[in-house]
Parts: sequence; C-alpha cells; structure tokens
Amino acid sequence: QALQLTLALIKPDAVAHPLILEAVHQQILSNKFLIVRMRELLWKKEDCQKFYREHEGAKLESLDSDPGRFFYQRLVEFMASGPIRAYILAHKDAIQLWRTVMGPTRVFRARHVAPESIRGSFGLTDTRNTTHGSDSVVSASREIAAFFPDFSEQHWYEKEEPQLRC
Ligand code: YYY
Ligand code: MG
Repeated sequence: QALQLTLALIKPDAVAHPLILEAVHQQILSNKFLIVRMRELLWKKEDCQKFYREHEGAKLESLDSDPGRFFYQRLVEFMASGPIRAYILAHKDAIQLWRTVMGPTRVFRARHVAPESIRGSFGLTDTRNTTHGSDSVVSASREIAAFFPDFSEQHWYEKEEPQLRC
C-alpha cells in the first residue's frame, strides 16, 4: 500500500513554547509518521490569508456572508504572529491519522472528547489550537505546495516512496 502525504503545521502558540514544541514533535515520531520535509518560517500575512482563503474555499468577496468571517481575521493575525514549523508527513493513513492525533478543532470539545490529543492537551483557544492538518488528499497537495514549493510529489512517489514502504 502506497504511503499518503499530509501537511502538518505547528502553530505559533506551540513553537513559542519549547516543551510543547518538543511534545508535539514526539507525537509525530511515536505515531510512526515519516518526516519527509521540515522547515521553520515566519508567515507573511498575505500568504496566510491566501492559504486559509483557498483552504476554506471562501472567495474574498463572499467573506461578508461567510459565517467563518468572525474568526478569519483573528486566525490570520495569529498565524502570522510568530514562527511556525511545517512538516510533510508520510504514513499509510497520514491525513486521517494526523487529524486524530491532533484532536477536534474546538478546544473545549478537544478537552472533553480527546483529552490526550494534541489539541486536548495543549490547545489554548479555538484559534490558538497548536497544530494544523490537511483534511483531504486534494488539500494536502495544495498545502504541501504552498509551504514546500520545491517539493515534487510526483518525483517523491516515483523515486523515494517505493524505498520507504514496508
Ligand atoms: O481543520 P481544522 O484546523 O481542525 O479546523 P477548520 O474548521 O478547518 O478551521 C481552521 C482554523 O480556523 C482552526 O484550526 C482554527 C481557526 N478557527 C477559529 O479560530 N475559530 C473557530 N471557531 C473555528 C476555527
Ligand atoms: Mg481545516
């Protein structure tokens, strides 16, 4: 079975805290993800707006009527507020597994239904919720390209992935 790729981000709230950063990294390792690429960067606000606009499928003009608008601005401000760490992770079930390891989006819910998850353990608010993970194969490809413009998925699947499979 071929390995699947996902984009994982450690958000500014967690990168700023050495013990939390280390704990999240350990979760990646203990769940047997392969770290394909990793980088730390400070995100420009415009890139952040573009990333979440595409990600939410919301056109800028439609944001006024979008119920997501109430948090869009604070999300963008937060994601550009400090360094983040981006990973390309591989696993046979990378997308779903990483979302499970992260836990639910909303911190109150995460604390209650998945207290051992990353967000259940470290999430501060619905916005400062420690990590991001792609939600589908299509968004994973787009999100990987946004953070790792030099990474060729096709090349990885042809040359590297066959040697990593077990
Ligand atoms: O994919 P996931 O991160 O779990 O949630 P999304 O519904 O895609 O929302 C993306 C991002 O938006 C979330 O991680 C934090 C922020 N957000 C927020 O600030 N307030 C909310 N009520 C919901 C989401
Ligand atoms: Mg999402």
